Amino acid sequence: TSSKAKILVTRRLPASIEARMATLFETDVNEADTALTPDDILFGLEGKDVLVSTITDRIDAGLIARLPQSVRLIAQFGNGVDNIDLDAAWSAGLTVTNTPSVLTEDTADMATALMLALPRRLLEGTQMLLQDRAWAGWSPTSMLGHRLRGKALGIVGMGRIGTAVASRARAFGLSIHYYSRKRRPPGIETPLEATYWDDLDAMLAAVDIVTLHTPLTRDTHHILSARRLASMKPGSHLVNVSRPELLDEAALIEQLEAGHLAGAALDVFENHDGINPRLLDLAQQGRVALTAHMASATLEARIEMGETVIVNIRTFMDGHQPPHRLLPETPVPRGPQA
Ligand code: 8YV
Repeated sequence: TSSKAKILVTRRLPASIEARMATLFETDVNEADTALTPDDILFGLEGKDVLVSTITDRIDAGLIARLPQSVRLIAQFGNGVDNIDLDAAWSAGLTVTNTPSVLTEDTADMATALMLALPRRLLEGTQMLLQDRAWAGWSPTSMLGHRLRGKALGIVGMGRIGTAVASRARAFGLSIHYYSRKRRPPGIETPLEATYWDDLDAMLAAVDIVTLHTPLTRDTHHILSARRLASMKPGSHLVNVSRPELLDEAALIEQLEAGHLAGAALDVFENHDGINPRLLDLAQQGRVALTAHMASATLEARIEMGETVIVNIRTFMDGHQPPHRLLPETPVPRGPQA
């Protein structure tokens, strides 16, 4: 017998993190690296103290009600926690932690890359060269895209990631507009000269590119509704590296097909295991850029996320407040509805 914390890790993590966990804790990792079913999670949690979860684990009220008594901490490997019913977890006396900050810069880099991809036709360029594995060569009018400098960027959610996107966008000469729950004081954290809008509809009608950086909550579910997508500026672009449920995907596809929106760059989809074929068609036409939920997918970020999970577990098991404990008064998602 040992006093080491007993943990269940639902997905494979970087080797160095798994190795550290194995020395620090009594660690059980789901070697299959496909999402566990709720029953598998419950079975795996027998006698465990901690659940190390990821976005692919749906931890709803039903699962929380059936958790073994021994489980007292849910340590999410990730920033977003919309897969967890936080109210149910808190009511059950559980502590929930996440891994913010360490993935901010990489996620902002990806949003910025996607912002450039469509107007500058990055993916089309590759596709064209691959077509016949031959190229007719340069001409003054070939592959013309559109200039980013001077355009208006609208950021929905000016938290850590939104702020990091804003500072990159400034370097590209975009004017910065943002909508968030509250106006941020200008300063080091929020770039100066960012225009705050308290009316999302008005901002959407005014900007050339919209990028989403808000957590998924009951309030932000389909924050880009069919009506709002229809009221975006004609010819504008949308970037989403956050959560698919922030927008009405079917309505987005309609606006793209109708030509109202010029393009969209998406890192997340409503249906991961069966991406809407109309989106794939739009991608083939160069109207949509698709990446595979990769915005925070750097080895560095994943290792730092793992280290953050470890710190959260160790401080909790030592009887202290974990540094990234989510509390009811913090403005965080309220998780999957029952
Ligand atoms: C991860 C993410 O892919 O942190 C998030 O919110 O979307 C990504 O970093 C995932 O959440 C890991 O659980």
